[in-house]
Amino acid sequence: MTNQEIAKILDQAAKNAKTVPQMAEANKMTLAEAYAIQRQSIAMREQRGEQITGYKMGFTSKAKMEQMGVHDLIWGILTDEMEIQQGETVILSGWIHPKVEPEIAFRVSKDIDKQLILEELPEYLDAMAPALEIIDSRYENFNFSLEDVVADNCSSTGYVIGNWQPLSSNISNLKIDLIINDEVVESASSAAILKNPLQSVVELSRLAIQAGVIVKKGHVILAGAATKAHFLKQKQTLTATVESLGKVIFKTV
Ligand code: OOG
Ligand code: MG
Repeated sequence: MTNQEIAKILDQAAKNAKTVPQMAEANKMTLAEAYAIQRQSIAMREQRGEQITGYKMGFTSKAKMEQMGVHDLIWGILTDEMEIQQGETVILSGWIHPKVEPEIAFRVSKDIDKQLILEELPEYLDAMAPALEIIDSRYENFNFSLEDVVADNCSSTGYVIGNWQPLSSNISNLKIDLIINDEVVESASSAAILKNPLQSVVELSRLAIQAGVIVKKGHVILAGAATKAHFLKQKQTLTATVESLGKVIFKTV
C-alpha cells in the first residue's frame, strides 16, 4: 500500500468509527513514513474544513509507556473538530473504544520556530490549564506498534481544556487526579511527565523543528498523560484536577 492509501484508511476508520488492522509491519513502515502518513491524514481533515489547533505529546510518562508497550516519545496533531467544551456531554457512539486521560495543557503566545530550552519557555507560553484527552485508537483491541500509533495520529480524538491560568515555571510536582463519577481512579505527580511537564514542550519544539513545523501563537500543547488511560462508558462524569490549576469536566452519554 502507498502512504496515501494508508492515510485514507486511517482517516476513514476515524470518521466512521470502524477498526482496522495494524499496517506498519506488513508495509515495512519506517517512523519517518509513519509521520508522513499522519500529516497526510491531517491534510484530509483540512480538506474537509478542519483547522489545526495544536499538538499533543505522547508516551511522556512511564505509566503510559508501560500501559501501551511503546517506549518512545511521539507527537500528534489536534484540530478544532476534536475540541470539546468544559461541561459538555459527548456521545460515545461516534467513537470506537475511547479512553480518557488527565493532561496539562499549555497555550503558545509566540510562534515556536526553533528548538527551545526550558529557560526560554516563558517567552513562548502564556498560560496553562488542566485538561482531559480522549484517545481512540483506530486499531483492533487498541493494540499497535510505535509506527502504527504515529500513523494513526497518536490516537488523537478529543480534548477538553479547563480555565487558563498564568504560566508558572514551578510545576514539576503538582498532584494530578483522574476522577470518574466520584471516584479517584488515577493519581500521579506532574513529575511523572519527563520530570517536569515543561520538558514536554522542549521536546515538542525539537520534534517540530526537525519536521519543519512552526507551532503557532494560539496553539495548544498537551504535555502527555501522567497516568494510565481509562475506557469511557456511558453516563459518566469525567474530571481531571491539577493541584493549583483547578479542574476540568465533561460527561458522556
Ligand atoms: C497513544 C497516545 C498517547 C499520551 O498522553 O501519552 C498519549 C495511545 O495511548 O493510544 O496521548
Ligand atoms: Mg495524551
